[in-house]
Amino acid sequence: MSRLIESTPRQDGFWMPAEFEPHAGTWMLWPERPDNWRLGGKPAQRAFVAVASAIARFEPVTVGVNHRQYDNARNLLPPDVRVVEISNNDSWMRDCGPTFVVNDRGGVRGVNWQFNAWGGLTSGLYFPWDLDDAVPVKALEIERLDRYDAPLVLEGGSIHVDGEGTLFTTEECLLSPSRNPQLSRTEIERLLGDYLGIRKVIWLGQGFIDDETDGHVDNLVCPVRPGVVALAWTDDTADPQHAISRDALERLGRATDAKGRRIEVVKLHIPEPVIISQAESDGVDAVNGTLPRKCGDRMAASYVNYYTCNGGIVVPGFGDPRDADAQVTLRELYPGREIVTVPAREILLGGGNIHCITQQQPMPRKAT
Ligand code: KQY
Repeated sequence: MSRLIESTPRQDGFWMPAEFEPHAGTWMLWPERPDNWRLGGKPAQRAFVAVASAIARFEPVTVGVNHRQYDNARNLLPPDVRVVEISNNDSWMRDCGPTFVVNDRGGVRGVNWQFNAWGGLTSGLYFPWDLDDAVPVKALEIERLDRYDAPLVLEGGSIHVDGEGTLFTTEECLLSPSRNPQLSRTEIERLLGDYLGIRKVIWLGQGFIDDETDGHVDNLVCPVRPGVVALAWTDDTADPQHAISRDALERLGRATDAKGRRIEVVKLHIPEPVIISQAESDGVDAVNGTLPRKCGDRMAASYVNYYTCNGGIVVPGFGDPRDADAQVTLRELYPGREIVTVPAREILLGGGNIHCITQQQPMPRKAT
């Protein structure tokens, strides 16, 4: 069974390892809601299958699925992907799933954050979100891993860590009034330290333009290895993303990490703006209280929303000439890993990308 632990990971010697460290596997959820995914989720389901299949070449993948979609998911996903029934409101495992922490004696536990659908009743993206909020408890029960309940509203996509004490986030998201209005910046930093073993928070300003998550960091910056990050970038000074990326570049240039290192920044140039078409908009059911998908709206298309797995990088493709540039840059950044591009427009249409639909479960550290 999975026990609830009343202390904190920091008190018990646990911390969040970086995504680029070895994984025991990857968790995902299955898309189906017709007010977020066009055409009843069918095109998105194919895209999720492509992502799960790409990751499964490198490590075990588990997909949680609502009971009514179980047979369909089992049928569409490859046999080496484990399919388990986990009720959910939508399919963003990065955001509603547990954050796994490790210690140096082979222990792995989960942190269960509070989830309010990216902003609760004031600016959240749907209601209700109770099933999403219960996903960590169920995933940890399946893995027989103990858990900590963190007193903080937080989505996994709003943080990135280097595994050596540094956390990257954005003020836009973590200080947003619809997450933890009762907490100051300092109190949030203390909770991140207590639950993730963090010693230094690097605050970026705004997240990616038109990102409906209030600017998750995982669309803007990704740690490649300690002391090196990839940054979503555009040379086009007329694009509002330019000022956001420039501000992030300047903040990173001024920062040092938890180990006192300067941070090297590698730019990943974004594609041309990706715009919702009339047909795509028409394919999504209109439901009050759910974010509409309007024709002409720009989507938050960024290559930085890639997923790092054992031996591989799974990167979104947008059918843009920049897809090939991103491949080249990532190949240079990750010499030991295969770069796999997966067409991701259908995931982007739902409001996120490959990183947002995945969650790594780290390999236990060998006891020292
Ligand atoms: O992390 C993400 N980008 C998820 C966004 C959720 C969108 C729900 N429509």
